[in-house]
Amino acid sequence: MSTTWHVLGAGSLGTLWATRLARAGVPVRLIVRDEQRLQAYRAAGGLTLVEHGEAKTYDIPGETADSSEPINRLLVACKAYDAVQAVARLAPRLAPGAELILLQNGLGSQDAVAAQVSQARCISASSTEGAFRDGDWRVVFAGHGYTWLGDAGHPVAPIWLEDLAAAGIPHEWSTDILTRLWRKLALNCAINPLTVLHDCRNGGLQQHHCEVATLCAELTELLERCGQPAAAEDLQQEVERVIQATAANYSSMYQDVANQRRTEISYLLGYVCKVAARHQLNLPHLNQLKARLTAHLHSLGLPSD
Ligand code: NAD
Ligand code: KPL
Repeated sequence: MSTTWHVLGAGSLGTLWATRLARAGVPVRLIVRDEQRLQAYRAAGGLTLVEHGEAKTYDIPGETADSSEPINRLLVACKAYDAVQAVARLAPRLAPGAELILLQNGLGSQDAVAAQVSQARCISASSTEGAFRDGDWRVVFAGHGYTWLGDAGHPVAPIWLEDLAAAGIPHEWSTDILTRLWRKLALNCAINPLTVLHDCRNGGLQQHHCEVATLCAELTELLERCGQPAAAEDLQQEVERVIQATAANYSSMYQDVANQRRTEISYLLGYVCKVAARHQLNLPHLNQLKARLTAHLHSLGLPSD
């Protein structure tokens, strides 16, 4: 019998992973916030994945953090700002040698989670897959992509990558996961806040070429100072390529703001500005961008942490 995947968070990515694993016959259990959510989940009859316009429901067993079964493998699929608290509630259930897969975007939450579960192995992921919720317990698979997984402290790939292959989750083990996380962070910092402030799709930033270039120059300086030269390589070119390739899309931060949802700013621009300050690096445009974004979020009644 293969090891059970506990999936923490029944949101977009958690559902996308849980349903594909269940479809492949891999044992999965879903952890929801509380007893009330558990009752609602059971009443819904499972998680629904909508793919190519077709909806299929998977009756994955649900539980709350208070359940007693030990956890050997935990997919942490909540937002970066919820990860530490959510994992803390599960820490007493982690079996010796447990593994956590952290799907959070940006940087900062991975280290914070790892610091509180020192007995477990934490594997970070960087994903270009796209999904969104179109109802409670229902997720639409919006963009096929790829997920890179890696453990900066331990380069050996885990055996359970077989489960991902069986589930048809495109993935690759990465021995330079930090480079990938930093690169994605830089891309997100150069694109996402500007799409919010200019109220535009990614392609709209083609009209703000100079502003994007200035941010890329500061991000490149920071990456090099942080010992991430590979993540800094041709950053501006890559940002321009992504802006063009995703011209018709709204960035994830734009969508959060448009839907009055809390953003992950602290783990994106906030993290970058904090690290720059730690290195005593003066990055005026990134700091100004953060101040503008913070003011904008406050004006909409949204938190800026
Ligand atoms: P989401 O908001 O859709 O889902 C998060 C879920 O976690 C919610 O259902 C929430 O209720 C649940 N949750 C939070 N705290 C919990 C707790 N203590 N116990 C149980 N459940 C809890 O978020 P998402 O879009 O799936 O994003 C998750 C992470 O993946 C983010 O960091 C995001 O940036 C990243 N990501 C998302 C996508 C995407 O397409 N959605 C793509 C790449 C990366
Ligand atoms: O990842 C993205 C996002 O919207 O969060 C892209 C498309 C790369 C824009 O930064």
